[in-house]
Amino acid sequence: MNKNETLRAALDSGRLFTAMAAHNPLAAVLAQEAGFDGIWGSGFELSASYAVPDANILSMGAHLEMMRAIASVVTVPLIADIDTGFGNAVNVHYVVPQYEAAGASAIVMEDKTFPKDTSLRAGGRQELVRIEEFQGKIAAAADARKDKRFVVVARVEALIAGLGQDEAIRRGLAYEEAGADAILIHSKQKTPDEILAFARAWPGKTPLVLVPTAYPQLTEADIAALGKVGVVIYGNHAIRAAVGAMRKVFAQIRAEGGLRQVDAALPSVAEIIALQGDEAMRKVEARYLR
Ligand code: SPV
Ligand code: MG
Repeated sequence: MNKNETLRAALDSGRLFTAMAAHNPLAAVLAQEAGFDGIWGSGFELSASYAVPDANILSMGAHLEMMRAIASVVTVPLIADIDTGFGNAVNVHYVVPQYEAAGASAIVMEDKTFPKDTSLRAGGRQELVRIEEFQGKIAAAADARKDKRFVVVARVEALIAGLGQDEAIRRGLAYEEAGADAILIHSKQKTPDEILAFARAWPGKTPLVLVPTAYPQLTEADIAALGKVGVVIYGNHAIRAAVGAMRKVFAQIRAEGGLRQVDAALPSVAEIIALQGDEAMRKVEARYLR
């Protein structure tokens, strides 16, 4: 099965597909190694790795090139976060084939205005586009893909914007009607209640996608038991793990004035060389260097 078929088959099977965020190819390789079913090509993580806000400060090109680099080093499907689609439905029509050509197996597009503000920040600007406008963007994404197995996920930000359950359900159903293969419903409430209420009330046929960053109490077993969720995305745990690990090691080296204590606790240089794909390069070397 190719990557698109793998993701489609998982969605059709009803089994929960797990995707871990990555901000670079190395993080994606580590996520695959850990056993996640796929990679989340997170805009938040990539923005953080450039130390800029997740508010369309980075160009589409920067994100697209990172997706290409990630897709080229993993065998699991990549779900690309295309924010609001970098413009209107016309832009989306041009953007989606580029993500497909870069090796993504899915895009997630959110129904906010461009430029967006990040969803989980307290007090962020959360303005939504008209339902009809976003239906046009979803239809453009679905029609523009070359492989019909490429997955188009519509992301509903009504709960993030504080517009309530009825508006969230209305939008989810409208996007399903426009051709979305799955509906990502996002919440920044610190308990899962809001998401559980949405999932239980969801009358649509398409599977849901959850991002349980704000409500980490909800486990994969809880999510699977809802029977309506196809994908769980761990939205920012690669960058947070990296930040925590770097801070700790940097502080230790400063405090101890050197590497003597810290070195043994770190992955070896040989491990990093292996992660760089050294084995494959040595085979090429042996065959062609004369
Ligand atoms: C991302 O990871 O870029 C997301 C998820 O879109 S969130 O940051 O929770 O909005
Ligand atoms: Mg994002």
